[in-house]
Amino acid sequence: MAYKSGFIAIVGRPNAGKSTLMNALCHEKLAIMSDKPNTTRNNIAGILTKEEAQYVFIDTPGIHKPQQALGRVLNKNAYMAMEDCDCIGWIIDGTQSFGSGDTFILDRIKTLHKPVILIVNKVDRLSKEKMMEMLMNWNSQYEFDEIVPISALKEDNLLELLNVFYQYIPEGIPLFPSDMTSDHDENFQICEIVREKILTRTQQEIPHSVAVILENRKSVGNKLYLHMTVIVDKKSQKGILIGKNGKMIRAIRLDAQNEISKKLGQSVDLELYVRVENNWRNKEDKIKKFGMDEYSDD
Ligand SMILES: Nc1nc2c(ncn2[C@@H]2O[C@H](COP(=O)(O)OP(=O)(O)OP(=O)(O)O)[C@@H](O)[C@H]2O)c(=O)[nH]1
Ligand SMILES: [Mg+2]
Repeated sequence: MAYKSGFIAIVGRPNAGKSTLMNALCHEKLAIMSDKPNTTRNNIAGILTKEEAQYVFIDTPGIHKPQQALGRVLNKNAYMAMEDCDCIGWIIDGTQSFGSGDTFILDRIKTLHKPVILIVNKVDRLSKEKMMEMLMNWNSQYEFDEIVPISALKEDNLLELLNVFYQYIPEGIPLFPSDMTSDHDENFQICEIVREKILTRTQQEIPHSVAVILENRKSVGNKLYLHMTVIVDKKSQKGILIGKNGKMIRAIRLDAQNEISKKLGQSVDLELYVRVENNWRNKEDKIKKFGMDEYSDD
């Protein structure tokens, strides 16, 4: 069997399960996940080095109709990953029929002339009959190279999916060292964990309005001190995020501190400040500064 290596862009609408899938395939939490749409903002590589191949999955932001500059940047990140890859894994929420949001993605796909694997996710929520109906519904939309039903959450049929990807990536030597699992560093992951805890505990506009910055990290003895800022884009959101008597921000801080400390295998002291940057999601310089514009020119 020839050794293979290649890039597989995991794309789809918000909430389809892209990050859950990438993490499951890589056996590690490399990207945060939540039930809020547009959780992922950056293209995040998950590298799986196996005996037969090195698979480089690119988790991408969910493609959607943008309302603000941030939304346009997120879509751009996903589109760039589609252009740069060897194979596209288009993941859909199998409980939903083909809809207008999917035409955005299909139109892009049609211009690219690349292998496209349709990954029908969340089949744990479907009866056999419903699943057959969905597969027929989606099969009629495009000539997919393959259609693979999975459950990313239950890790169902993922080996089959990997075998399919193997067929569509080129022969070649590994592209990254075998011990490298992601292209983003620890500080990025720390910020993302804080954002995930905010997403989990907040509703409506808040999840979309936050950005997290690591201001300072410093080790004293065996303890790691992290000084971080949470940016919101309206004054009213600051109060909600802090909560009555600081209850909300304290809960977020503890959730994040626990997970970061587990991840690093080290005791962590996390300090969180909340700061308002009015309307930052419509300001390209801020979006760039906060690290979400993966393809800016400078
Ligand atoms: N029942 C079920 N839920 C799933 C499955 N895969 C993902 N989910 C859930 O779907 C929600 C979204 O998952 P994510 O992995 O964050 O989705 P995403 O496509 O990365 O979303 P964005 O980053 O916002 O574009 C989470 O609540 C997951 O637990 C699955 O196979 N079955
Ligand atoms: Mg995601």
